Amino acid sequence: MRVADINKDSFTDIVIVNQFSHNFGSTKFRISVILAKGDGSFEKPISFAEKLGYYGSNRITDIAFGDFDGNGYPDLAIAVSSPHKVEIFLGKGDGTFGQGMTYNIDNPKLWINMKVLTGNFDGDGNEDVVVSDSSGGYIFFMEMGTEHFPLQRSCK
Ligand SMILES: [Ca+2]
Ligand SMILES: [Ca+2]
Ligand SMILES: [Ca+2]
Repeated sequence: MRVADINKDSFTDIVIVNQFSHNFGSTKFRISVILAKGDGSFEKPISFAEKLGYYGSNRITDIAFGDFDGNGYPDLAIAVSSPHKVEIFLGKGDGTFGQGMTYNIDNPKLWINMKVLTGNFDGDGNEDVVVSDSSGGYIFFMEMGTEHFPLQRSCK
């Protein structure tokens, strides 16, 4: 669960990402957005689900917000392990997100409990994504431009 002002109405909203089993051994993840009305109450959750992978393999380990396309609305980065990847969902501004974009991370040294954080680390104005794990050491720096996604670099 994370909070952000998804529709930029100045009220903080809630986003919940969870994972569930689907038939034939596959798993899906569901993203639910709960928009704040501003009086302490909330709208009905807006939910959508996407296929994640096969049961026992893909696992959501962390989520973070960043504005990757620079349109002012928060976007969602979801870290998934085994095989490692980051799923990016661009916020449309009305509480919903576009279709997920998958970026595979090809690094055998990146292990379980992946964490994802966002920030503009190189000062170019575009939000970047950093992925790390609990074993320490290896970090992936993924540069997110407004059109050019992403450049993967690893550093110690
Ligand atoms: Ca809001
Ligand atoms: Ca955005
Ligand atoms: Ca940047």
